[in-house]
Amino acid sequence: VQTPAISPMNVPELIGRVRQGDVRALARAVSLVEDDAPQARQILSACFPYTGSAIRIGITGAPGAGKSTLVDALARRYRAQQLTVGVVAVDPTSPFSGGAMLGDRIRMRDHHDDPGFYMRSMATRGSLGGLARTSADVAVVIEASAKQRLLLETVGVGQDEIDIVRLADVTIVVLVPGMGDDIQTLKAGIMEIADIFVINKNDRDGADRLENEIRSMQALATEHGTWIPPVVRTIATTGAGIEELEQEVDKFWSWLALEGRLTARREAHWRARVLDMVRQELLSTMRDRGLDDRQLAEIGRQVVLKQQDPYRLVPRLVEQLLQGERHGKD
Ligand SMILES: Nc1nc2c(ncn2[C@@H]2O[C@H](COP(=O)(O)OP(=O)(O)OP(=O)(O)O)[C@@H](O)[C@H]2O)c(=O)[nH]1
Ligand SMILES: [Mg+2]
Repeated sequence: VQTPAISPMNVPELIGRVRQGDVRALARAVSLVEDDAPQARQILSACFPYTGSAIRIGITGAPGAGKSTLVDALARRYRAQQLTVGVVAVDPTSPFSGGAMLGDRIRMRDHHDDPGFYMRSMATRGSLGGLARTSADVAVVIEASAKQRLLLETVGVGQDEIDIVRLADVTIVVLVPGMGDDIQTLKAGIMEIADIFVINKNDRDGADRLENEIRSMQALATEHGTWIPPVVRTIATTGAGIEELEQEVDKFWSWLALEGRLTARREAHWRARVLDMVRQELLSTMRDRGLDDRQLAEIGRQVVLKQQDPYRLVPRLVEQLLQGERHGKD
């Protein structure tokens, strides 16, 4: 049965269908946002009022740690309780991503006829806005389709990934036994944002040692106040430990609900997002006015030749932009 074509410009109708759980409409809306289509902003604005009640769970960790398998296992548990689930998986350009993409496709087939489940995989692309912004926007659209749990998967390497995880209310950091060196690499950015640690692949040797490492590291951490991130051991492929993980998520959620912690966390998130959106808006307006790559290259050349002083040039460019804006818009 074919759903009638949706006019790309008819955003209210599209969002109406998204809200009713029309999977095709949701896929369409997500694509328009992902592709930064002209109606993307209108779509996001229409979806925004319907966000805020889902629990956003970020899952991050080393490549191949079993994040996608965990996401799938958690999603199944939630679905078994009739909770609707959305997934945003950000696949890095890592050697693992090919396999992960294939895995995602198999999992999507499993959930195929389930209107209470929707998953979108996104690949790292050199888009101007950056992956963090795009995945944040995609999450808004998916959440607006009446999803109660939103799972965000990303590899825990690099600033972009940390920014993605900042969207989450609950952040799960996935580690695997025998990755002693990796823990050092991950430590810098990712370790301190963990609300819950998962030691996945607990069917392997070395879980005790890894847990000790986490515990000794935690002895220094105070940032989370009274919450000490628990360590949950799982075997994602068999589902072992997933129930406990789900319980820890609920416990953290209860803790977050107290003393305005959730609000504070979400406010911090929006503070960063709004700043990013302002930056983006200014940049794209400048680009619309002709500050393209060619002109930037020319400016670079002139600066090197000392024909331009960047410290004078940039304020002037911004000034011109703001004046143009005032004249242009009225
Ligand atoms: N032995 C064992 N294998 C696991 C476990 N969990 C996941 N795997 C396997 O590990 C491999 C990677 O799993 P994924 O879920 O794709 O890992 P990922 O972290 O999503 O990988 P990327 O997204 O590429 O970073 C797959 O072959 C899984 O079947 C586990 O608990 N034990
Ligand atoms: Mg994955």
